Order: sequence, then C-alpha cells, then structure tokens
Amino acid sequence: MNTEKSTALFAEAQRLIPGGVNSPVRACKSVGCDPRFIQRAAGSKIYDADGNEYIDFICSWGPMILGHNYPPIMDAIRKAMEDGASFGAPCAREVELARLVTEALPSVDKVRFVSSGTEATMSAVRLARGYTGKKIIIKFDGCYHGHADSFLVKAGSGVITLGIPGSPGVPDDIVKNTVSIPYNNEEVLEKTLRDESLDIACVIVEPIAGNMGVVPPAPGFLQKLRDLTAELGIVLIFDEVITGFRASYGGAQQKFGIMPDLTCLGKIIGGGLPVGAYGGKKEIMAQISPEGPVYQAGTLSGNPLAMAAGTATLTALKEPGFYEKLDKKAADFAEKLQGLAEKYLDECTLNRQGSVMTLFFGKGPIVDYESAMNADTDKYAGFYRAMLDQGIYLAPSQFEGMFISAAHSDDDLEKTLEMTEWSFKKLQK
Ligand code: KE4
Repeated sequence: MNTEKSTALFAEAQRLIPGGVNSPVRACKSVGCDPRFIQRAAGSKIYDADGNEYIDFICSWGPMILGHNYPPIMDAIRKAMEDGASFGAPCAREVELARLVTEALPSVDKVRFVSSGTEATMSAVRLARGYTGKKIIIKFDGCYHGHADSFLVKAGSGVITLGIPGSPGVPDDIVKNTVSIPYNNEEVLEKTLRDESLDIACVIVEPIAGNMGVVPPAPGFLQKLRDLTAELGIVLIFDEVITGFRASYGGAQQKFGIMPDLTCLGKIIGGGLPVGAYGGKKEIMAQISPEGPVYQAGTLSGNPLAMAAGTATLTALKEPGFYEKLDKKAADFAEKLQGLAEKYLDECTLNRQGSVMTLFFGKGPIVDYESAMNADTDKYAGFYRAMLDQGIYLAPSQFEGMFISAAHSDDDLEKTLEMTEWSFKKLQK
C-alpha cells in the first residue's frame, strides 16, 4: 500500500502537535506502525490521504452507528449551517434533542448538553458530590470515563493501551478521593460501599465496559450495584458514552432494566459532531446552575449544528427493528470470527455485547481488568498491521471495541472474515 502522503503528514503533524495526534490512541504506538491520515469517509468505508480504502470498524470510536456521511445527518447539518454556526444562546434545536434524549431514557428527567464525554462525566461527578456533600468516587479498574483528573486512576482506553499507571499532573490529593475496584466483583463492591470510613458520593460505571476491550457485566452485577447504592444513599452514575443509543435505543439501562440516578452520554448523540450530555432525576439535576448552586458551563454547549446532527441521528435510530437487525448482523459476524480464531489461534476470547466486540488474543474468560491483561498485545499488533494492509481498519489497541454499523454490508463482513483468515495464517508463519 502506498502511504507516502500519510507519512509526510505525520512528520509535519509531529512537528506541530504532541505525538502528531489530538488523541493519544490515534498515534498507533501500541500496534507498532504510523497512523494513516484519513481524508474522507462514506458508509462503511474510510479513505486515507493516499486514496487507500478501508472497511472501518472504529466508526470514530462509536458515533458512526449509521455509517459515515449518512445523508439525513449531513443534510441536517447543512440546513442548520444556513442559520449560523453558533449563537451562545438557547435555541430550539437544543430543546428538540433534549426531548428525544429524555423520551429515550426513562431515568433521565432532565439533561444538560456539553461538548464531550469527559465534560459529561466530570460534571456528573461534581453534581453527585454537590448533591450528597460527600467526596469519594468509586470507579472500576479498566473502565475509562474520559481524561478528567479524578478518573485517571487504573483507567482503561488509552491509559491501559499506553501502559501508563495514571498520569503525571494529577495531584495525590485528587487521586486519594478516587477508589478503583475490580469490575464484576460483587464481594469487593459490597465491602467497599459498606466501608464507613469512605465518604462515598457516587459510583461511576460503564454498564458494559468497553475500554479494557468489551467486558459485559456479569449476571446480577449491575442489580447488586443498584441495590447497594440505593440502600446506602450513594449516587449511581451510568457512563453510557459508548452504550447510549448503542446497546439499545434506551442504552444499557433499558437493555438491563436498571435505572441509574445519573447518566452520561456522548458519541452517538452528536452524530459525529462534538456532543456530550449528563442527565437524571430532576431532584438531582435541580442542583445544577443556574437552577442550583453546582456550577457547570460551556461556550459551545448545545451548539445548533451538533444538536441538529444528534437529532437526525436519534430520529434515524428510532426506526422499528433497527437494533434487532444490527445486533443480528453483529452476532452472525462474531460467530464466524470466533470460528476462525479458534481454528488458527492458540488462545483467543471473543467478548461481544450487541454490535460492539473485542477479539482478545488471550485465554478467557475475560471478565475484568486483570483477566484482560492476559491478552498478548504483540500478537494483536501483528494482527492489526496485517489487517490494515489488507484494507481493514481496526482499533489500534487490544483494549478497545470493534464497532459494527448499519452501513457494514454482507460483502464488507465477508471480506473482513477472508482478510482475518489471511492475517491469522500470516501470523502463524
Ligand atoms: P470523550 O471526552 O473522548 O468524548 O469521552 C470520554 C469517554 C467517556 N466515557 C467512556 C465510556 C468513553 O469510552 C469515553 C471515550 N472513549 C474513547 C475510546 N474508548 C475515546 C477515544 C479517544 O480517547 O481517542
């Protein structure tokens, strides 16, 4: 594959931008190659600066559930642009998206829009602390909630991928207010939440973990978490930045029938434009400024273009049967992928929840951060590079998800399986 334009762009980018990228995982450090610079995308495909075509399974890390350049979304953005890019004032488009979000998520009486998932989660945690007057937050090893200081404790996503314990620059007196415990471990969960020495404001959880690779909740885990937090007056925050409008139209909370106190959203609700959101029970949301004393603000919050893109996205996702069809396509693909992996790999574990999956190059079961660490990241890196050169664009990290979109055709998936078998054979040599 000719990648000279990407190479030149990466050289220039590294001169101007730390690591040449605006988000660490994109630098492809853990998979031993330089990143391809993407020029355009349409449907299930993306095209790099040298014109190479790839079948895309990153889908912008989740937002592009309908595929790239989906016409109703692009038309909605174009139409909104005619009215102006940003007002810094309330507009009808914010109300329209807020209505769709609150109708979709029964636990969300009120919602506040922000510009990223990190803003959503950091604001939800501040709100929980303001509402309870307590300070400790409980998170789970391997879960990632964005790059706010409080979350960079045994975090997932780029933090695992780059093998960094946390991050310099996060003061100890911030870190000491974050307690990270193993995911899917009810015994440690109960012991921690009942520890009276801990002044716990909230628990924040990915209801389906997606940042240590995909790790679904063990049966009963989320219910146990809900029961304990309700009993102990601890705010339960579902970080549904990935799972919101992905696991189902009502997110993981609808899929599992668990009602959190607060929900964080991002990715899909922006249709590819920068949107995050947090929302929940009106008595908690009433604490947020200007209604209440807990401050949170944002210049581009509720941006009309982003609201239009989000509204067009959610409107399309309301189509009856959308999720059943998408999940069936993903299940059929996963079954064949699993078959190939078992045929060619000594150790492999495929974890899937709906249309998001991770093929771990390690023995299972993979149910938490510790077992995810069994994965052979060098083998994954070899697989990644082989697939990339065959025009298949996977996450440049063993600890991320593979996203199936409505735009992935049977031919795309068939080709991907063929290239997977080719890559496995290459890895065996
Ligand atoms: P953003 O600030 O990146 O919009 O959202 C942070 C976030 C919060 N919660 C969850 C569950 C998330 O997965 C994320 C961000 N996800 C990563 C990839 N898994 C974004 C990709 C990147 O960091 O470049």
